[in-house]
Amino acid sequence: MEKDTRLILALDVLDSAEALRISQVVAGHVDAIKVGYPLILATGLGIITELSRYAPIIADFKVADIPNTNRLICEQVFKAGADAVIVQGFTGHDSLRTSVEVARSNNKDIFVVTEMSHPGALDFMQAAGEAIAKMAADEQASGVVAPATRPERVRDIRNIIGSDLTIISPGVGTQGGSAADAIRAGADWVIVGRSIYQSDDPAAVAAKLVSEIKEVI
Ligand code: BMP
Repeated sequence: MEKDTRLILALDVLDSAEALRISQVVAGHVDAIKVGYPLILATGLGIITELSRYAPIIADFKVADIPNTNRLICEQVFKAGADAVIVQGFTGHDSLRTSVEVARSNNKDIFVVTEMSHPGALDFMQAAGEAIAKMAADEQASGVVAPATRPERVRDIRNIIGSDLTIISPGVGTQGGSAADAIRAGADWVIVGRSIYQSDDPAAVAAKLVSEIKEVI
């Protein structure tokens, strides 16, 4: 994934024609497109292949299973053309290790969720977030997912993982986080969905976010 615009589009629309239209107009402003259950359940796994002509695809399945099932899932998703898969970290080191092995043998990436961006993440996830970040570094994942809604946590997680792993950070815009704050705190990319794809002019919103990011790097 090229570190150029530092913006990732979260494409949680449910219609393939809309997904393709938005991807086409936003492609020049993003380094990757993140797709997950909403779009893939609505349209099929083949949407990954279709969208991969616009940008690298991050498949956000938040995979959270035993090692063998994680392996089977990651193999299918990479086979469909994804460049990266997002997995949960709370399932522990063996599940993560297996996912990283599959990614490495396909020359692809794994991103590990640490602490999520929504308020409920404080109930259980925050307590485990730092240990998960350390595990992601130990297991040599490509990077982690950390909350733009809490830039101070992005900073904590950056301090734990050092500079070898990347941070992709959702929660900008609709969830209240700021792209500039997340990047300043140590995120490599911000992930933005609704603020872009629900807008009347997705390309303009994406371009504005990229210029906000460029001001702080
Ligand atoms: P939006 O910008 O519309 O809030 O979308 C954020 C995207 O990032 C969604 O796809 C959501 O599932 C994902 N996400 C998140 O918001 N917080 C996390 O902690 C992890 C995520 O994957």
